[in-house]
Amino acid sequence: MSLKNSEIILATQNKDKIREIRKILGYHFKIVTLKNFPEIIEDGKTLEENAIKKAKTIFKITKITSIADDSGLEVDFLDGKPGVYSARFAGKNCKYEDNNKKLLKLLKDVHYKKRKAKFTTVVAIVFEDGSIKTTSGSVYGYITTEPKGNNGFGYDPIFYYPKLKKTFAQLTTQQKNKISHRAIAFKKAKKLLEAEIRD
Ligand code: ITT
Repeated sequence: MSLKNSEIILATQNKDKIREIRKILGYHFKIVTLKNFPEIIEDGKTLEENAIKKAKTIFKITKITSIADDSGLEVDFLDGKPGVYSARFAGKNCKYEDNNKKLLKLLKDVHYKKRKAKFTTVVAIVFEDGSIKTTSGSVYGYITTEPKGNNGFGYDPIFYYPKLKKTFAQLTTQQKNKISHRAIAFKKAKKLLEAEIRD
């Protein structure tokens, strides 16, 4: 099967992630998503457990090579929180903005040096033969004292990346996709996919 004809399915409901992942993987694969996405309870203790659970669930339904992304933000001052609970940090069905507000409140008056944070993405792939592989990527920065920038999504407006002196939300998608946790993890995943799917 050639790369172009080989379908892969993204086991995510998050449209912002889909937008970034499509650009990172490029146009070599036929990337599809599922309209009637089942409810998947993300009850794993780690990003890896959740990523595998999502990819496996979608593979069971579709039998297409399934790829899931589980990501989280770990803040040093909060002993690694929100971590695996990043999506629902401010409660069930909360908005990105609610999470950011909660985080800024918890870090109120905390010194810059103690605001270190890490974004991590774990990608899980379930191949057509049912075998599973994972990759990961992390990026380090600081939590700002107020949101800045309108690009990206989630915690991007409050994640300051010192090397570029900008928050992730001040970067274009192209810039974010050069350095982000998701880009690192998916570039590794792309290599695995290419090796597995090529003629
Ligand atoms: P799926 O499970 O359907 O993939 P989700 O939004 O629930 O979508 P996660 O469980 O991986 O995804 O939750 C991660 C949360 O962390 C996400 O909702 C965002 O709030 C945040 N997040 C993930 N990637 C991010 C990024 O690149 N920049 C900023 N915030 C991000």
